[in-house]
Amino acid sequence: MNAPANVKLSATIIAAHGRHYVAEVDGLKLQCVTRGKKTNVAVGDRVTLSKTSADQGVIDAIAERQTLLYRSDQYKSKLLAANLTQIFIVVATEPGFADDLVSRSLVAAEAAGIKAHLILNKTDVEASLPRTRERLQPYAALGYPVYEVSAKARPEETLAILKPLLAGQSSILIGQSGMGKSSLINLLVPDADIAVREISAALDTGKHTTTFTRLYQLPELGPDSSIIDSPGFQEFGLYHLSEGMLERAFVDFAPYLGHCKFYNCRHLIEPQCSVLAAVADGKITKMRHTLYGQLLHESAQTLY
Ligand SMILES: Nc1nc2c(ncn2[C@@H]2O[C@H](COP(=O)(O)OP(=O)(O)O)[C@@H](O)[C@H]2O)c(=O)[nH]1
Ligand SMILES: [Mg+2]
Ligand SMILES: [Zn+2]
Repeated sequence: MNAPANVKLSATIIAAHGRHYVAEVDGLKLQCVTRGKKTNVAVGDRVTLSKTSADQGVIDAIAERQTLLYRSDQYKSKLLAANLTQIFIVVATEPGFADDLVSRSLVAAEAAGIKAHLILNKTDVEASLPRTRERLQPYAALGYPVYEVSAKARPEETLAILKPLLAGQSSILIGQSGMGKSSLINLLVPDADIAVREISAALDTGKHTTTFTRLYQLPELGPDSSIIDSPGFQEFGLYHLSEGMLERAFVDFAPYLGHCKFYNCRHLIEPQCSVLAAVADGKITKMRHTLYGQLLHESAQTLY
């Protein structure tokens, strides 16, 4: 159990805050740092570490990642989570959600090769339910499943919907703050509060308990079941995606790619562009095409 110092252990990174990490091995939480100035560790990473004391370690190596979700601005990229098998974008009836963020999250998921779902929480707020459903219709039409839940008003029903989806999967809840991500986590992980206190003590973040991403194992749902709670974000930069990656990350473009007059068509103003024709026909929404143009513009702006 209590491995002596300098023993190498395989662990999972369950929380990250700046250059401080918490790794978990068989329920034991270790406060970790990287060697040198490296900050390329993500929650969900499987690492080899050297134990330096009873509750501390140094990360030696990161195992090869199955997937990596990240966002980026002009200057740098920010790793969100590693080894995810699926992403849940959480939206709510109130406060309203931003289509831009939902679409960007979907593009990030596609680019990372991770399947994406939407969760509509707070369906108990009936006044805004019809309008919210209408706003989600375009995403359902793209093939993204939308699950309706109410963490607060119908917790049992919510669990019955979510548990089968989470079994055997490495999942993350992402979305704007106030959508109910942490409320959903609290349903799934009854002692999440204790875990958060333990983790923030290990990270030494004091009161900033909501600003870090953290992973919870879901042993009740079988081995290899885990879920990550992430802080809400206002922006989801995708400056790191190349033009080729972008066109492929828009699932609605798929039927049209390869059918433009020019093989290197950027689908913006080119003549006989199959994508633009689909936009004109209403087969691709203007909103999605506008976002695509915006992301192409961003991808040309990176300074790293
Ligand atoms: N009416 C209603 N409120 C909810 C529901 N789920 C969460 N909330 C409330 O929404 C607020 C934000 O929830 P929280 O889980 O912190 O959202 P997060 O920022 O996405 O983690 C809190 O005041 C919750 O009590 C729900 O199903 N119905
Ligand atoms: Mg939260
Ligand atoms: Zn084109």
